[in-house]
Amino acid sequence: MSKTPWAASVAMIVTSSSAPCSGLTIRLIEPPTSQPAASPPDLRDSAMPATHAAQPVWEARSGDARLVYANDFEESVGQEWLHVQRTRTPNGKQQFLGEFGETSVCLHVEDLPPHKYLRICFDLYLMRSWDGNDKVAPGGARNGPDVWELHLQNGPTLVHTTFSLYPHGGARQAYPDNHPGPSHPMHTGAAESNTLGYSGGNDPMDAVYHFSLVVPHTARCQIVRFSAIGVQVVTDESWGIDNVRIEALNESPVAKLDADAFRRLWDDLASDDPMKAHAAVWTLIAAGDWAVPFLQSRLKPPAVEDESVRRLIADLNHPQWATREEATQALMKLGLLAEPHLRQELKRSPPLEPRSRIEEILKTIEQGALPELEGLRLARAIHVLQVLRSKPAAELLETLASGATTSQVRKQAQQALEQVRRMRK
Ligand SMILES: [Ca+2]
Ligand SMILES: [Ca+2]
Repeated sequence: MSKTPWAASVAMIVTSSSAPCSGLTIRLIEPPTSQPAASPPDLRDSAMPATHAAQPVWEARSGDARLVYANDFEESVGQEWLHVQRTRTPNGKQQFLGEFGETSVCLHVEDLPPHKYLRICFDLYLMRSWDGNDKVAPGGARNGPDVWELHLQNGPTLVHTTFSLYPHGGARQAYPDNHPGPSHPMHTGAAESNTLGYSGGNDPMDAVYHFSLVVPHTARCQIVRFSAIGVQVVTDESWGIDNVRIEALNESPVAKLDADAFRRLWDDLASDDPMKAHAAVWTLIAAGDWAVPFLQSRLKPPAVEDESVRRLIADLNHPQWATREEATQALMKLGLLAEPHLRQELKRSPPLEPRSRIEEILKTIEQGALPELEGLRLARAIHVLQVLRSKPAAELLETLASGATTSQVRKQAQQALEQVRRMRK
C-alpha cells in the first residue's frame, strides 16, 4: 500500500493527571495546511470504498474536520492502545498494529474538542483463511462464522460482519452487510486482494479493506473497540489495523439532502450491488437526524382505513367475477395490513367462495417473506436507525418492532431497539 499523505502526522500522546477522562490525553493535531487532511471533508472519497464508489447523491459541505488522532504504526504504537504489538507485512511495505486472533483491541481517544460528529478511518488487514459465513468444516469441526466487529463503547456497534478469504471452500461473507444477513462473494468490497504477501498453503491469502465512517457523536472521550469473534488460531486466521485516523466535525459532512437525493438513497438501500447499498447506509448515518423523517415516511406502514378493507372483503362475494378478482388482488397487495381483518372475517363463516379466497390470501401473506432485496433494505434501514440512536430514531424502531411487517423485520427492529435503549439510559 502506498504511504498515506498524512502519515507524518502521527499522534502526539502525553500523559496528564488533569485529563478530564483520566489517564491519557490525545493532544489535538492541527493538520498542516499543506496536508490533504486540512481539506474539506468529502464523502465522495471517504464514505465510499474506493473500489466501488457509487455515484454520490449529495454535495459535500465545506469542512470543519479537525484531526484528533492519526497513526500509521510505522514509528510507534502509543499508550492509547491496549495492545502494542506491531508486524511488518511480508511484502515489507507496511508496519501495522497486529497480528491479532480472537481478541478485542481498544483505542482510547480522550480530550476531544466540542463536536457533533466523529469520522473514523482505518485500514483493516485480513490474513489467511477466514471462512466468512461458513459454520462447519467437512468432518464436523467448526469453521466459523468468522466475525469482525467495530464498536463504540457506550455507543453503537458500527460494523458486525464476516469476511471470507479462503478460495477453496466457496465460503461467502456478510461484508459489506452485517452478520447475520446476506452472503456475498469473498473479497466483496476489498480495496486490495492478495497484496500484503501472506499465504495459506500455496495460495496468497490476504485482503485490505478501507473504512471511513461518520457517526453522530458528542462525547469528549471515546473507546473504539476493534474485535474478531469466533476466528480460529492466529496462524490460521488473523487481522490487524493500519492508517488509523479520527476527526472531530461540528456539522454533518453531508449537505441537507433533497427529496430526490433521499429517493435515490432509498433505491440504493435495496440495490443488488451491496457496495452501493453500503454507501447509502453510511450516507444516511452521516446525514444524522435529517435522515430520520425521510426513513419515517418510507418505513411507517401506510394508514389503511378499516372501512376500505371491509369493502374489499365484501367484494370477495360480489356477483361479478372481475370485481371479486380485483378485490382479491387488492387485499393481497395490502398483505399484513389486511391480515387482522381477514382473520376476523373467517371467524364469521363466510360463504364458500369468499372463504376460499380469504384462505388463499392469508396463505400468500404467511408464505410471503419479503422479496430478498426488500428485506435487505429494511435490515439496512434498521442499522441506520440503530447507529443514529436519537429519540426519533428509537421511536421509529419501536413502530417497526410492533408494526405490520414480517416477523423477521420485527425481530431485527426489536434487537436494534434494545441496543438503542441501553445506550440512551
Ligand atoms: Ca503502516
Ligand atoms: Ca474460521
